[in-house]
Amino acid sequence: MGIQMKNTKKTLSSVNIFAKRFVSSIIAISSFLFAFNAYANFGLNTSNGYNMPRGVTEMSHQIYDLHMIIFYVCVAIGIGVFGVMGYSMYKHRKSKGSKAANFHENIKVEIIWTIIPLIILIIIAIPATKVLIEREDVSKADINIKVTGSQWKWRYEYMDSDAKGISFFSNLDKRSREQLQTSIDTGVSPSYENYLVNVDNRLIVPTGVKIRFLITASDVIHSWWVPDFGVKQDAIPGFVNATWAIIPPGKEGVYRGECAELCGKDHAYMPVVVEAVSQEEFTRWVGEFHNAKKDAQKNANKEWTEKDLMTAGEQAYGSYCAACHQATGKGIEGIFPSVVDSAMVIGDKKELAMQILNGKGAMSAFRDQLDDAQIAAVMQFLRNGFNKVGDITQPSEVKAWR
Ligand SMILES: [Cu+2]
Repeated sequence: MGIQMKNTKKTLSSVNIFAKRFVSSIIAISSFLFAFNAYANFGLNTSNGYNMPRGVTEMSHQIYDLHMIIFYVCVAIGIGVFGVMGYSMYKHRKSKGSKAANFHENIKVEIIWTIIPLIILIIIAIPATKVLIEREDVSKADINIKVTGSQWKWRYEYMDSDAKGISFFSNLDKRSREQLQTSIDTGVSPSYENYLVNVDNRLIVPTGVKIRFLITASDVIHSWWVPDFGVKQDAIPGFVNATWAIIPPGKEGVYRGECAELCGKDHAYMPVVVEAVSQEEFTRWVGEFHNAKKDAQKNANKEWTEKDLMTAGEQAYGSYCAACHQATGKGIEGIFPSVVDSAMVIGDKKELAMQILNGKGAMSAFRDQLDDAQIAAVMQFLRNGFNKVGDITQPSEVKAWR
């Protein structure tokens, strides 16, 4: 009996030591994580991989701060609840001879545990509502940009003053597309730094003004997401959703995002790239864009050489067609038809042009996306690169068919 007593005592004291060590290591690990988190996040605009990014706009900072306040409230509640639980279990453990109390329906306790969470919720709701109302206030915008999601690219249209009439599509860049194909063919991992996060045409926006983004879609639901702006808005066919951002002067740079709504086969391949530039730089870009458009119109009227058409056609095919018809031109059996030996491709020129202009079935219309020269070039590449028709298609012909 004496020996048994001694053993029990020994076991108890080792449990005690274990519990103390356990609790202190939990506290040590948590404080390290908090310190690390605080160190990694404050004053930085990028994500450390453990938390959401703080972003560059005033709004994204507010969202981040709100997120942190609520995170710490949750931590405090967690420590409180689990602390009381752990303490009670340890203090009133069975081995110490504690007997479980048998009571229920304590009005006082029930009122307390209803009132306290209610107060906490109200305290949280005040800053959350404030941020939410500000987030939704799309009034008094300086410039408007319409963003249309479609499988699997973005279209940007500028709606105001000098920039009015500027519109272009933004596709996954050619290099990513090529590396994707190589990695599928050979199993070699892509080494390109901006693999799958680069586009051919970036959205250019000025800093220091309120930009209203009018967001919609032309086929299925997409979502335009730029974490650094605190912007994530569903793009829904038939609806125009609005959101906004003010990028502070001095924060010029490249900001990246993704389509954040599962939208089909190439959902992962429709990145968003926004380049914020100063006001002067923006004005210069607008002028350049209009000039380039005039040049493109001139190009459509001139007579092209076969070689120039093929070169331009190969490039346009890589950017606009390869996502579905593949770099090989063979398509994907049962989904995307092959353009090699295709009756459609080698048949009547006008019919092929009409299909590219207007789309058909799953294929979208390229009327707004490609100019006459690009369509003629793609046709040249389809008919004489992948196939051997032996003819030439001039931009002026496409112009007449439009
Ligand atoms: Cu999408």
